[in-house]
Amino acid sequence: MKSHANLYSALRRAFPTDLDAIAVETADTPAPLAYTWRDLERGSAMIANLLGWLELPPGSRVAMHVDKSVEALMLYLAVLRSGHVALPLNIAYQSAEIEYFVGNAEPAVVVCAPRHFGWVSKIAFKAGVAHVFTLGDDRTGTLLDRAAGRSDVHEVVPRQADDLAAILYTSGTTGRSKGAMLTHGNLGSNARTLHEAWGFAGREGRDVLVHALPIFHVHGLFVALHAALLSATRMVWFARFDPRATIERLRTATVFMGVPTMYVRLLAEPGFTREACAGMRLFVSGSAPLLAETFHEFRERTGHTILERYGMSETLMLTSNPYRPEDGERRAGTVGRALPGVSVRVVGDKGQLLPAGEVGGVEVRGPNVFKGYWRMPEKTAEDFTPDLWFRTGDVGRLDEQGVLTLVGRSKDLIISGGYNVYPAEVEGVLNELPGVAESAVIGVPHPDFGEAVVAVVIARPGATVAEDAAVAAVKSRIANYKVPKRVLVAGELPRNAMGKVQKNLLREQHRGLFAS
Ligand code: MLC
Repeated sequence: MKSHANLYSALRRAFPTDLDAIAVETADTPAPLAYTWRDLERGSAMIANLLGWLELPPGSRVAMHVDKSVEALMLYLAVLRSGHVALPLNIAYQSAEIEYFVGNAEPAVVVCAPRHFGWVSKIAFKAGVAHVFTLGDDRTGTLLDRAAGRSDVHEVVPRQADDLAAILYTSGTTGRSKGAMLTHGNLGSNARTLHEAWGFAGREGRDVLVHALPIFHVHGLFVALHAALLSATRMVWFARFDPRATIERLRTATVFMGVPTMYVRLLAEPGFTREACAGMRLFVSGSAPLLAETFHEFRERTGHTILERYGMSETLMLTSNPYRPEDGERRAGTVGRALPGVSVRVVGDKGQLLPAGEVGGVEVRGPNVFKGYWRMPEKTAEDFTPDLWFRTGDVGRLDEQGVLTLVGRSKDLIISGGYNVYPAEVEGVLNELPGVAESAVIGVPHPDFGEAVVAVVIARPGATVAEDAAVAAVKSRIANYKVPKRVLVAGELPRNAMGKVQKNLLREQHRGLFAS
């Protein structure tokens, strides 16, 4: 049955019998709003019918550069059910970033925030995009205006498991982002796996998820959202993470998913107590390493043990600490065992399988692993082994029980507050600034973001570089989370005999920069 591979059909089947039950309630709109399951079905149907009316070729990309809202969620569902490909884009992206994504993905439709229409539409039309709509976070915009006249009944477009459902851009080592192609099969299998592994199965309609993550990345869009939709879980919907308001909503919730920065910020609140979390059954952390001290402090304060899991855009979720006590304990600093259906191995420099306890490259395989990078066959070939295991770029070791500990990354990645930042991209922007001869971007420990982006720059002869001006200039060119928290001017960069910048020395030199 072809239509059954469309992820929307699977999600829709899981809606409760009572479609008038609340599916989503907003927590930080000017007035609280409640959306029923019927609203999600009808709203996404109307947007899907609008997309259908545009007569786009099947598999067209629909770029979504919008603020978080329930209507943005409906847009995502509409793209799925209409058989097109969702292209979620971080709302913090600036024009050069959007220009690249639009040029590379060639979407047929771009939906943007009303306040960005001027510059986004210019980029889109120049790139040949036929349709640009706006969608505000206050139920305004041309997308909803145009969808309002459409039928609220829509037949889900049949898709095969291997058909694309979404493209998620991930930054590349060279600075060029790559579009990870995820299929309906990838998303569906991972959603079902988490549904079972994290105890959603059998609790249909009884969970309440506090959803405070952005919905343009894997964690908020696929992990949290799909888990909720597949189990008729009511969501409390925050457009922005606010620790105090979150704590209030946790009192009547059962599940929370966040990045370590969110846990650090919750713990900074005196009101975050055992009593505030009394009804909770699960706290999940991912997207960045959770410090052991956060793990332990959280347990002491709340009586709950955070479940840390590991995944990435290309593979969705790979490993997880155990949910059920009978499957073992959750261990700080580890990311648990491979999820059912997923295989994880650790290999040495020559690709040889390493025994338990030895550190090497982490490779993975499973129905969750993406189809490849959009229009980058060489890059795709490079990242898969001949026997089709995906090279994650992470470095780790497996113990005798198959529990994975990540110890580093072979790629030059910085993870700041759960967002990935590649130094090459930031260096590229810095090197373009007048007065900058060269730059080196590193990640250093940061009490809030885990790691913070820091730049060391060398001025051109006779020129001076002012930190504030450099930060401001970078800010106008790339997303805010990539902007260095500090730009330090130095006389020279440490280099090895080959002339390569020794970033380890820079990291060592500046590791105390944000000491709390
Ligand atoms: C915001 N800023 C950041 C930042 N987020 N800087 C560095 N790193 C970040 N992550 C900037 C802001 O622009 C602002 O700059 C300043 O830092 C302070 O902002 P803030 O108000 O304190 O930040 P806030 O808006 O509260 O955001 C923090 C956050 C957010 C943690 C809530 O970063 C966030 O939602 N992170 C989650 C990321 C995520 O979903 N990752 C999943 C990826 S999927 P200025 O100059 O404007 O003041 C993935 C796969 C997997 O990795 O396995 O999950």
